[in-house]
Amino acid sequence: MTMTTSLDLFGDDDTAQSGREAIGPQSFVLRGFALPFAEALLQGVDTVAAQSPFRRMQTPGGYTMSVALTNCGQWGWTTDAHGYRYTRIDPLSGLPWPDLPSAFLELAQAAAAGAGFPGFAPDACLVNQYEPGSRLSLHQDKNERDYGAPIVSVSLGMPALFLFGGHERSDKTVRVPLLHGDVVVWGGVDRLRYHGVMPMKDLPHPRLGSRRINFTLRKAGESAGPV
Ligand code: MD3
Ligand code: FE
Repeated sequence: MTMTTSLDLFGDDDTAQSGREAIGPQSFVLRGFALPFAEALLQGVDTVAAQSPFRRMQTPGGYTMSVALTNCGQWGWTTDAHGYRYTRIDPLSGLPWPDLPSAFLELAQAAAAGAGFPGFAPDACLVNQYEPGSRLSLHQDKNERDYGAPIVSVSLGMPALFLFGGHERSDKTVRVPLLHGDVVVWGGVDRLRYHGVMPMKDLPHPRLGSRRINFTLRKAGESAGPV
């Protein structure tokens, strides 16, 4: 805790000034930041899923993920019996991943800049679809080549309890509710923190029903030049 003064009514974070909630030194929740763009974003999700459908992938350990996923942008994250990696081609369609919808890019750049990461140039976007019971166990996002870039996450539909840990799997976690329209930006010293999503309760959303969509914009490829 920092010193409390008579004006420090909101504790350590800067929520009162900026509308962003700090969950780590370089991690911020921007509550409702995506709300004005929700319809355009959901339209983008539908366009992406029409070309590269949501599918449940196999982990190298032989499990089937409870979360269904797809991708858009230059690079897409995949997992199968051989491991986790980014590819340019969707293994299901045999075609390049769909284009990144412009609404995704514009929102991500605005959110990143607002959280102290100007000039964010994502080249990958992982789109997750959760149903009641879906969960994401504690993991680090470390398949990207460039840890210097932040990640921007957008939540739509059913509420989730996000688990935010430390740099060791065994570190204590805090639970952060993520609601329809919330955006999370994290980078810098928080880029490799463990995180996950608690098993989803069935709390249907008026627009999306018993479904949660989360998409994360990342810089997965090289900073410059052909790969
Ligand atoms: C990571 N997705 O796709 S994103 C993933 O809600 C993933 O679908 C989750 O983890 C989801 O890899 C969570 C939100 C998030 C927020 C803060 C973080 C991930 C974070 C802080 C540090 C590291
Ligand atoms: Fe992750």
